[in-house]
Amino acid sequence: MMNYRWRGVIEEYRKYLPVSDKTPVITLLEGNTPLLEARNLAEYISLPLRLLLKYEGANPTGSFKDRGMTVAISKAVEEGAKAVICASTGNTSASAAAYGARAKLPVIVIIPKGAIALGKLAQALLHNAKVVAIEGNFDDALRIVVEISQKFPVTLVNSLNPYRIEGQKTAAFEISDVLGDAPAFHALPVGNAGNITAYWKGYKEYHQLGINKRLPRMLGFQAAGAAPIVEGRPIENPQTVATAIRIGNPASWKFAVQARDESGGLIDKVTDEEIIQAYKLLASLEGIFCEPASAASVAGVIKKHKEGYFKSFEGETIVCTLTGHGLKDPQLAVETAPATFISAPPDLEEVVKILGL
Ligand code: AN7
Repeated sequence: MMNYRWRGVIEEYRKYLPVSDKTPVITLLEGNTPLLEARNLAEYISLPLRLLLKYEGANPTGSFKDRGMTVAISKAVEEGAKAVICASTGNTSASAAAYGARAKLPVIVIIPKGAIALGKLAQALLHNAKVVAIEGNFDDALRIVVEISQKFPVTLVNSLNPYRIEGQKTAAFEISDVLGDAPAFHALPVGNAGNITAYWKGYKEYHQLGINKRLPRMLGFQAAGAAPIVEGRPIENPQTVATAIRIGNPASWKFAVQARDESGGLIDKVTDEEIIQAYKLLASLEGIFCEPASAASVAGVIKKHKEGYFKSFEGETIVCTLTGHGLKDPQLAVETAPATFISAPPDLEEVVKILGL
């Protein structure tokens, strides 16, 4: 009988992380998320590559942010922090609130009012964070928390905090450990650009250590209405249905460009329509419920495939990160779902008749 138990990303990848025996490990046993083959979807879009999905919605708070947060919060406790603060489009705040609760650290989150999905707001509130909703966007919120962390004794846990990137790179390790090497391509959504930075760092480290033989091409996808890296300028009023990546001036901009250029990859944009289409395809063809921002990775692969980008890579492997769980934004799911429900009286005959059986 197998009695191996996953111990969370810090214990599993301790030797690659900036922790010591003195670091109190604050964990919710994040990581070890599914790497699923998406055969139906690959067939549906006639993609001649092996398409794999790294389903980060399976993390404890429902997003990839937990990988970075376990390290950031553990280090904050080690360094004697009195409180932590972040700006967020939702997932960072949910994760910070949960890990902060576990560490008995007060958590302050600043969010753009009316622009974060309901599930994420519910998490921050239930974990008892101090939530301030500003009448502005994420970029305004980030500017404010950076200043607060410089002027007051509160530790910033946005991805400007290098411990966040360190923790998040473990996703690249997990994928490599399962595949035995890096995939040929790695696609993911880009918002504040911390995750593409982290994956690239992880892949480079495994390559330098000789654990992986190759490096992947990094493919980042922004929402068309919030695509500062693609446009080459900050977007003052970013707009997209994928609220998680509604970011006009990413903190890790230059690292994202570096990941793109060093890997020989690309950063492109996908429209809200393309995002929603991918979101629905994942749900209906693969049984995977991710949030809209996550589907930007798959939408991007579909777009690049149509353009012939993968032509000479038949049989190669491409991994798409699905960054967050679909339950974060149930309202959008109900609004866009192909199915509706049918009302019926509590009567067998009537139900059978409606079902057309
Ligand atoms: C589901 O929570 O920025 O490029 O404040 O929640 O590393 O920012 C969330 C980002 C992709 C983009 N997918 O990742 C926040 C926040 C989901 C996300 C991204 C986010 P980054």
